[in-house]
Amino acid sequence: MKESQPSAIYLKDYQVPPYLIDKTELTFDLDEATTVVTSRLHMRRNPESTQQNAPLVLDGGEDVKLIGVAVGDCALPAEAYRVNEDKLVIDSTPDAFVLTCETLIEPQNNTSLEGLYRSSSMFCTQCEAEGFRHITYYLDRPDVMSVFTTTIIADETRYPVMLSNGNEVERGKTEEGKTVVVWHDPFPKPAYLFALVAGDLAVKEDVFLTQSQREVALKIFTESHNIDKVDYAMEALKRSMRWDEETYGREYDLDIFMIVAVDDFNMGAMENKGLNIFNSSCLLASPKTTTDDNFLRVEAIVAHEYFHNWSGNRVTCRDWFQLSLKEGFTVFRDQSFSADMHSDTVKRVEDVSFLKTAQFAEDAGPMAHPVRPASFIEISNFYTLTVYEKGSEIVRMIHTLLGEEKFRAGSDLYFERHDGQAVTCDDFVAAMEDASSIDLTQFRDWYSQAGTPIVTVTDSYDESTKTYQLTMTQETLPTPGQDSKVALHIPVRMGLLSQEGDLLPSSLDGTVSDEHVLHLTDFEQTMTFENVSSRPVPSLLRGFSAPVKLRYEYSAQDLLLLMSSDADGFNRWSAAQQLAVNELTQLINQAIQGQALSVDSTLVDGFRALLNDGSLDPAMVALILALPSQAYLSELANPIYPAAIKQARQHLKKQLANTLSEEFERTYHEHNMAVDYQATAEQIAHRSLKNTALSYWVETGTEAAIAALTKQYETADNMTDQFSALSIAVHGQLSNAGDLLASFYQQWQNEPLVVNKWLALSAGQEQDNALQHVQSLMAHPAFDLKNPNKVRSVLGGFGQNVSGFHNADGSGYRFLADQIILLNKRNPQIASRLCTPLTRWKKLEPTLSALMKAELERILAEDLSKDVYEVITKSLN
Ligand code: B3K
Ligand code: ZN
Repeated sequence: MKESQPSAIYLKDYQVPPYLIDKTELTFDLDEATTVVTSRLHMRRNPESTQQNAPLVLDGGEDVKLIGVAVGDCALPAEAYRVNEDKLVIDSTPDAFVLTCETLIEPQNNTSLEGLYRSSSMFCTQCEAEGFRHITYYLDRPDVMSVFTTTIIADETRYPVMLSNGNEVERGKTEEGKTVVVWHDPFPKPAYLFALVAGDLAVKEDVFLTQSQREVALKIFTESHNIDKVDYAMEALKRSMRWDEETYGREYDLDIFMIVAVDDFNMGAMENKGLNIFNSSCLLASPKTTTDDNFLRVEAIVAHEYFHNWSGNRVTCRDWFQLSLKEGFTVFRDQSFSADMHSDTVKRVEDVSFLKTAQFAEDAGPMAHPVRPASFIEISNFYTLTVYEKGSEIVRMIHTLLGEEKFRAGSDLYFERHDGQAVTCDDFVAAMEDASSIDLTQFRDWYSQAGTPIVTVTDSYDESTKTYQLTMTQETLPTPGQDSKVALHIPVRMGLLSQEGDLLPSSLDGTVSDEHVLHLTDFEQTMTFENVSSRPVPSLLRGFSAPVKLRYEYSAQDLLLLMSSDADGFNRWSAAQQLAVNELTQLINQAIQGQALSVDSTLVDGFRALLNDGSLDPAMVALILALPSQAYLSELANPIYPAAIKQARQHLKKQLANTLSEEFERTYHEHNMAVDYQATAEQIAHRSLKNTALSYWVETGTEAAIAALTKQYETADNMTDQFSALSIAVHGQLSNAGDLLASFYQQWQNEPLVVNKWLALSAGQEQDNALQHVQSLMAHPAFDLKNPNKVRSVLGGFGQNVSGFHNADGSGYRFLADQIILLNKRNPQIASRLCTPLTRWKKLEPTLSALMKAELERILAEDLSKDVYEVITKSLN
């Protein structure tokens, strides 16, 4: 452990910056050995600051070497400034001046992938949140917005493409024959949106005509061998641009929009102004190498980064505590876009499943934090499911409370009022409030209160008066640093069904309707519905109108009724999911107690009806048939017995397969269509149901099923069908799984993104020697510790491997801890993300829990990065 440990910073301590930077002029002399960065910052004291005598303190990094600094034309003597750890401090400055700094950096040795670094043979950057300070000294905070001009000097033979934000304004040569390119971005921006790329890249070009008839040049750059895989992203970009004009009235502002794909990237993509940089796994797509899920992911991420141009870039965050201002809103926007491009209900089910599995777990664990955190040690740790996904749910609730029209008026006002500013979550809510005249005072607490509310509902029906009463309570359990909780404003969208499954209109506060939005604002509240003609079954929280855990004692019959008849597609899925959870919970308890597992007939009957109803959307049928995941069941369990959950799921799947084998076989054939591959909602739906049916059918072990799987694997002309067949063989532990895995690698060894899928599947393969197997994967030529995608594939896949990761002797936990220690210094962000499975130790059954805790303690004894230190200490508290 270090002598002094990292400390937290607090939202309550926010102060405006003492200095501003009106213009930023950067020159990069790029070279394989050292890169020289010269900055000319046009600075002045901030008239709004109360610290008019404050010294100038610029952020830097230990990896930035200062060569010289000048104020105006005068080089500063050594005694006029000092470098304290990672800050450059100048005690006295004029009120307005140009500060020149010359610094040296070594991008080729930058393994953290933050700041300027090398990926393959190119130079690229990642500056959000605090990467810019690893390039040069700066006021690296989002409320310092500046107009950037960037000069790039490099050898044109190796770096024919040299890009930065904005428009290319000049091109020339130095005396030594190097090429000089100058970019100018007219829109003031914080340093986190700065980007630079230089490399030997191929380009795909297109044009978009905006609603005001301006032509925007669209360019996607990749290494030349990948340029045939960008057509889908280009089309997705044009759809996103059109959608943002039509839905939010937002037009693109520059004359050029560029995207560059890089292989080594810590996350999915980055919205740098006019120059998005993407992890190649989130941009490249072709039917032969990309699955349906990955196609949809590419579309969603292209849209997300594009939408940031307004929600994030034109209007940005005042400080990093406000991160959800841009992320929550932009996730909401990309979710709505994908819903509009495909199916609303399918998209909602997928998003909610993810939220309930992963965000709810985060919100119940040691890293739980509000959507607007009150403090952090390392901001990189707060790019979380809470900030993104729960943040999006908050915006969705505002949409529900205001309705479509007022929400649009609110977003118009927000963009108009704050264009060019760095603002807060409160500013966003205030714009929504001002445009709609709807009071959101209590609603604001969603931003500051952590934890998932539990909403418990009970009801009663009075036959004689035809009244129906719902009593709702809310409770949010304590989270770290927040012992007592307030009552939140929770919108509950709901309707009533008759016992026959018909819509049952009712009157609430004088409004007669099939559907109502209830406002739960107290800890306990009773709502009375009048004119309810018969005893109803309530359909509660339609469309998942609030991110809460809903508790209502539905009978199995109620759930079957909702599953077959509810007007709300989301709740039909939700009822089926609840039925499966109830069934699995029983089986898990039987497994824990060592009893024989016995399956009830309700779910089987429900699934049979579903498989026999040809009128349903195949995508929804597939979603309903997918049993709740190991991860979701773990989130619900306390304590977690991983092996019992696995056993229960396998048992239920086999029982369903054997009982409904004919239905699954027929469904497989019905949806196995010979069509030319397209990533359309319709085709995706058929493939998804076909492959789900296959995953059940092979559980019967019949020759016909295995033959169908093998044939599909061998003859598939698209990655979805080929990879589905392979995954089913691996997860179904078929005897040919090993051979198929080997042949798959043989076929795809030259396609890194496909190899990553193979790595993840191989690492997740349940087998006796799972750990040795994963160790051998890390020694495989296809593995590379420097590449985050490969690390995520292998270690992420291993985390899903119950027999390997949760091995009773603790060896799986020890192995993961070793990898975290290895990556801690090299790439702190990735190391910190890998800690997530270990943060769940308190919820595990006692023996495993103790083994996991011991590994956290072993990690803590190391000299840790801020990133890992924060997660480990909070987990052990
Ligand atoms: N804004 C980036 C995420 C940056 C993460 C920095 N550690 C991508 C996005 O959310 O669009
Ligand atoms: Zn984002």
